[in-house]
Amino acid sequence: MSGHSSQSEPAYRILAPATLPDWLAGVGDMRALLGGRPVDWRVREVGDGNLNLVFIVEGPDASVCVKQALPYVRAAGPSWPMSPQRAYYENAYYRAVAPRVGALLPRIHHYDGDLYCTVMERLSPHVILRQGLIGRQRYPRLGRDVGQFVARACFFTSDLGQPMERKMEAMALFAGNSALVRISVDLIFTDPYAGSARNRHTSPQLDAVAAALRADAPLTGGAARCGWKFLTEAQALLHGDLHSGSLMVTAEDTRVIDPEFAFYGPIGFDLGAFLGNLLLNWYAQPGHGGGDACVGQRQWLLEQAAAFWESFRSCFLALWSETAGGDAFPAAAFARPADKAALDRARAALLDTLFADMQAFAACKMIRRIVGFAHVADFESIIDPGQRAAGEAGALALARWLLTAPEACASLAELQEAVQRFALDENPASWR
Ligand code: SR1
Ligand code: MG
Repeated sequence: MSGHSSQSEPAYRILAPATLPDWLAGVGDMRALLGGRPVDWRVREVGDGNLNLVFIVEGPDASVCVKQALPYVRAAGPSWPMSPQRAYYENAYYRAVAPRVGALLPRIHHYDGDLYCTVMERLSPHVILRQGLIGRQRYPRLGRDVGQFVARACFFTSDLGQPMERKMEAMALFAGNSALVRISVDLIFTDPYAGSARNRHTSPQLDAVAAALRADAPLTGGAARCGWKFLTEAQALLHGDLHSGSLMVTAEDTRVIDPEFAFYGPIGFDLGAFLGNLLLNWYAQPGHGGGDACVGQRQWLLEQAAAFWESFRSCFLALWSETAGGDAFPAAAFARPADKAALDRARAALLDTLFADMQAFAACKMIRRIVGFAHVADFESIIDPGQRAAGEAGALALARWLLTAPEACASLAELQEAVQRFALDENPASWR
């Protein structure tokens, strides 16, 4: 399946605020929706992610968001080429899971396969979750909504929620997104441990910690086992990059965006991405000011982590007992009353595995954001490098423990306790 019109991609061009209105005016009902004349539309490029252009287009009557995939990694420039075809897979993901997760996604108005460009609902007054968390905002629905999102998106695209023929068809389609899977393989599971010219860390404060991390064979083994799972366990269609920059929120609403890394993989990878990013923010909190506000926000973050896991667990189990749409654990094989206990045990065991996977992938995600190529604003916006490094060292210490202590935490309460245990002060002597 191809996401573009021809091999040479003659129609592709990079859009700019000056050229976008003319193009957009020819798209579907955009003129009617935005109102006024294209020349009067206000266009701003607002993208702050690593890969794409993002424009907000405001007309007199309405506004939309336009996202265009660049043919290179935006954060690196044209020296790191990358197929813009990721926009095709992003749209395929939206189409695949929208019927299952409803209002947790933005509304998609149009996809242009020549320009690799998506016109979608402008989410307002939503903010990127990462920015909200850095600003110590609280979102009461957050953990519950994201847990439900992962449960519903993953259940219905897995062998529990659909016949194997449909799953194989979808796997074949998303197997084409290998350029994006390559990024994850390299940046998450390889570079932090192998060393790479792309890596960076807070230096000199974290020099010794980063060197110790690369020399840590058990840690490298733990991360490599996660990489193996990532590549081989095609459990469900994943968002593939579910960090706090891929969520837009208000106190009343949660939306999941940016599924361009979509592929068939282990459910724990999406779970771990969200959990790991909550924990990164937890460790960054003192760098944004101490005192009661810091303590309270940290407490709230841990509560959201628990709400997230509990929401995922209960939603996934409820779907599994209500829906018999797939070929895994076939209802016909568990038809006798005596089989019910066996099925319940199998369900509990699978959820235990997902819980362990979530923690291990969260650890990988935390490590790559501190010593790899792509860092997070939670830490990057801490001006004082000593304070930043203290938070980063704590996050690395927790992550190392999660990847090297077998069955480190059996419950969310144990994880909450461990997160606090690994909080470090600003004395580098305590970081090893
Ligand atoms: C080269 S892209 C770097 C990172 O940005 C995206 O958000 C993904 O997390 C990717 O790994
Ligand atoms: Mg993204």
